[in-house]
Amino acid sequence: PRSIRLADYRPPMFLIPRTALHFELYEDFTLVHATLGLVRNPASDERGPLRLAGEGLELRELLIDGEAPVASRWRCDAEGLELDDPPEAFELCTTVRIDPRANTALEGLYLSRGMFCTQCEAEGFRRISYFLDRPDVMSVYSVTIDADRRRYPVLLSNGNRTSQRALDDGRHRVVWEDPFPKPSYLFALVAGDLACIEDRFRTRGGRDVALRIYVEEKDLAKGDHAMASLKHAMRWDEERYGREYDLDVFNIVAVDDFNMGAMENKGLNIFNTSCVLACPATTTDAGFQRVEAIVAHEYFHNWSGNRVTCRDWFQLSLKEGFTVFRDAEFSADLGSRDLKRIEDATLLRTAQFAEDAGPLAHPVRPDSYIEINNFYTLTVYEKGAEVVRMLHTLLGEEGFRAGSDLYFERHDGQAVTCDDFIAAMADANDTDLGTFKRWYGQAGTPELTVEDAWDKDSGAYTLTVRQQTPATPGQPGKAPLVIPLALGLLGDAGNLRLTLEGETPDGEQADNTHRVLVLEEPEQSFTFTGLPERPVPALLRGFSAPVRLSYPYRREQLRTLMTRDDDGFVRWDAGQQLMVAALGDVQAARAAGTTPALDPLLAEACAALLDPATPDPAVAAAMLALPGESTLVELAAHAGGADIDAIHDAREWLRAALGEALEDVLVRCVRRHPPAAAYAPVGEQIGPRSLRNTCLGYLATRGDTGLVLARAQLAEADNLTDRLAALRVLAQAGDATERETALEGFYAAWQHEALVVNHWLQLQATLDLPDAVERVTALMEHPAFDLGNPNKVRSLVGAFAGANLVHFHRADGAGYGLLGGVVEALNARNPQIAARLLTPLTKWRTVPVRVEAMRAELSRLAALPALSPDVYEVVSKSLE
Ligand code: BAL
Ligand code: ZN
Repeated sequence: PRSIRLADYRPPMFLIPRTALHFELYEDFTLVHATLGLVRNPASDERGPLRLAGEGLELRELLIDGEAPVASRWRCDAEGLELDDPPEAFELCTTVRIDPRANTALEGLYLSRGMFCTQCEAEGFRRISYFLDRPDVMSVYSVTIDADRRRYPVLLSNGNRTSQRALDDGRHRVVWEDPFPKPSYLFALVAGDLACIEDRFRTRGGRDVALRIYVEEKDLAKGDHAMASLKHAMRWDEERYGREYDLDVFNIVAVDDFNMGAMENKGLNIFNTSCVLACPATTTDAGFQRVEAIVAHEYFHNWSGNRVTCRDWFQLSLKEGFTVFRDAEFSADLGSRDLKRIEDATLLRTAQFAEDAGPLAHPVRPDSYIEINNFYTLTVYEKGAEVVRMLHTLLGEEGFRAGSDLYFERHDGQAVTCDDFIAAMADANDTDLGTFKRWYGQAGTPELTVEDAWDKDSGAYTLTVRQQTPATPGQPGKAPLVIPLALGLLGDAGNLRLTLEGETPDGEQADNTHRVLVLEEPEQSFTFTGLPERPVPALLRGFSAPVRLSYPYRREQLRTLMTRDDDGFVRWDAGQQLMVAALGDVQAARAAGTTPALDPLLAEACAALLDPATPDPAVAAAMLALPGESTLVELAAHAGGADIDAIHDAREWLRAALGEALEDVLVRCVRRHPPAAAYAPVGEQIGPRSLRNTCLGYLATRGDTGLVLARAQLAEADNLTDRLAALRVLAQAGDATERETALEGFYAAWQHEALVVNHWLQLQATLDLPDAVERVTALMEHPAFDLGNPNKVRSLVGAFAGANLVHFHRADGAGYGLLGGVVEALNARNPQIAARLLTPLTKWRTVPVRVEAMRAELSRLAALPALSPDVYEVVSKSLE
């Protein structure tokens, strides 16, 4: 497989202003008739044959301006269709036969549970028809769909439905027209026997929009939350960004077999059932929040992605980074800003930092790829969103909004680049963002080292900040970045006023207790003057940049920040650092052969969080949660290499020690937060529920105390959040009989709800049991498991490899063999999922004692015949 490089980008030779598609859908095959109006692109000086992409298509007819071309003037191969000397403007008609039933890769047109649906991003459209399948070719589509009326009463595509009529032989025809030019990756089609819930939304400009969510009849009751979320998102985008919806209908369809979470096709979003269906019995609190966020994310793409799209796939973060930032702000506005920031920072620091430090590290705007599907990454999405957030921090809400208004105004209907986005932000604010743009081209997580100095006599406090970004594959040297470092200084009486050297204390900034320092040099010093005492620095407030920051905090200082800083992220982060320090104590004691002791400062801090006076139970729960094993492994890897067994042992020791030390307070806290009379996924309930279940997790280490509470909770719960929390305790801390009885009982009760079964698989995949590998292997034979369904694969195999670290890294290599076997089985069947599953195996450098075994499994995969480009790219790059 060959690499595609950004440096090789050339504008398309031809444009396709109009596309007419006619689908004849049958059970065992589909005919696609395409009529494309092509014109030479004035922006291209390229000459020679015209290549249209096409894969897995059986060409039945080819006409150029109504005539069959001479055989020697065109040719077809496995990747497309080539036409010699095309006219300057012409009509190309093709008819192809495709087999959606045999499409297990779930790209292009495929069948899922008897329903036809599509996934075209990034390059799925070429599996439907010959086309210039690249995002800078934008076309106005007219789509005609013919299908059996009884089996497929609902026929959907993008835009507005313009006609519908019966045909002979029990078939019917529906025509959809989308007036907005769009790239082929936004094309969508659905045909099935679906029910829908309906609502309406009136836009600020007065457009009356019909909203429909299509689901299987059995799931009709599970669409309300997504509908409410959609309406919230539509209103929010009007208020915060001035963006209105632009068609008369907005349709969402739920599909069970789906590679992604959801897809923003113009006017016809297609969703993985796991990201749209929600009800208390089948969805956790986190699930409800996820549905809300993803519905909003896909809706927001209507402007940041669809009206203004990407010129090429290297610019993917143009739409994804911006849209993730938009959905994060939406979630923060509707829920808890602090919690949302804590969740996002955790994801960044755990998984994105690991990606940025690993063999597959790449910039937010990559320079090259073999398979674009491998670049739907945390770096492009989450780090990309952080880059947009930093712009927001630097420009302020008003300046950022002016920039986004200019961006949408300038580029509506265009396919553009990250540079265009930055140019709009810079122009609207009359500023230069040239250096800031390095964030798009430079991979790796910047490291900030902070030192301070205190001059008691003058009351001057100096912070010296050094920045450095480590080398990443292909990028040995790095330039300094523009980094907004938000901070405050805490004194005995609270936040201190901040006056930087050279400023007048009674000037504009005099009353300011919060600052954003802008770093742009390898080393910079900032002196604050007129301070009454030596402060504790509250650094990186709001996680103001995606960086690692180190400052030698003493534990008492962390405790001060934990209780007293204004910023939720800093309070939480200080608690996490205190826990990391306590875990270090345990590991050190173990290594020295001594008995670990619980840090009394930490015990006291945790007890305070459990106090009835603690105002926000949701934040208390987040602060009480121990850093995850993946986070700890990432930290240890950064410090030289992780000993996964030691990390696991220390974490379990600390959990048990806190459980023992705080048992009474934990039990009282559980009793103080009984289940609500009737479940609702609202903040007032989610916080207390989360705190109660966090306590239960600690009490699981206390034998019967935890088991008795968990048994009662499992028996009485009216919602999945509480059921799963209790089931986890029984399955992990109960004896074998209790475990199997609870797991079997749960399955018997919920086996008909696919999304609940996914949780059941995931829970078992992440149990810390000696036979964890064997359990997962056995579950792959269970009737509930299906290798063809990405959700099942992710729930069982993905969760095992990604979240059950001690067992995935079992010394005999059985965990690696398990994962490798599944990747091998999926390589031909669904390469996109196969490649994505591999991620945990690519991190061999982080686990020094397992390097050989992990590399051996990767090498075995590398030697397999007929490796898909997806798997080849991940395997070969991670072995380099
Ligand atoms: N564009 C792929 C799915 C998403 O990020 O919205
Ligand atoms: Zn997206």
